[in-house]
Amino acid sequence: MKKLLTLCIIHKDNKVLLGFKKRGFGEGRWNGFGGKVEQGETIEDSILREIKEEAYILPTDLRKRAIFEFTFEGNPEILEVHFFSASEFTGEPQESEEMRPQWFMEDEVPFSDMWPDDIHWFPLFLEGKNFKGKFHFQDHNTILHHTLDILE
Ligand code: 8OG
Repeated sequence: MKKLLTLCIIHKDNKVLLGFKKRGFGEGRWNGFGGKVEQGETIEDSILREIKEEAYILPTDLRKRAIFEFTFEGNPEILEVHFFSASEFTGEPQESEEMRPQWFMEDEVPFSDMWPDDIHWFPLFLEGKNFKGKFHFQDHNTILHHTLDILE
């Protein structure tokens, strides 16, 4: 059983734009913008819709960067998250019901308040690499095992 999701981080001038998740899955953590791909929607339509809903901006140079598979012990569901980056966008990031956007310097990313896999792949993301990652969690705070591969 697979569930398709999207995620996008804006990366510009040594800074990243993250949002503080105010509710739902990952509540209380900083993350990129994104969510579930809805029926009848393409992955790219979905990410554009989610960023608009969550931060009121429209990325104009969206780039596919990674595919993640997240699984949780005792749950057969695979979360397949399509991860994108962008550096250009129109509009001004604004707080929504779901997210509070904030810019962070690349070396001040708040990993202790993020999903625990992020610290593993963020360096690849910041270096401009494309990659693929699988993370198997015990619970929301603990990774049991993972793989991370750079795609050429
Ligand atoms: O629609 P909802 O907000 O529930 O979607 C969840 C978002 O969280 C979606 O953008 C995908 C993202 N996400 C996970 N797991 C992880 C994770 O382990 N790390 C990061 N950085 N994002 C994740 O679902």
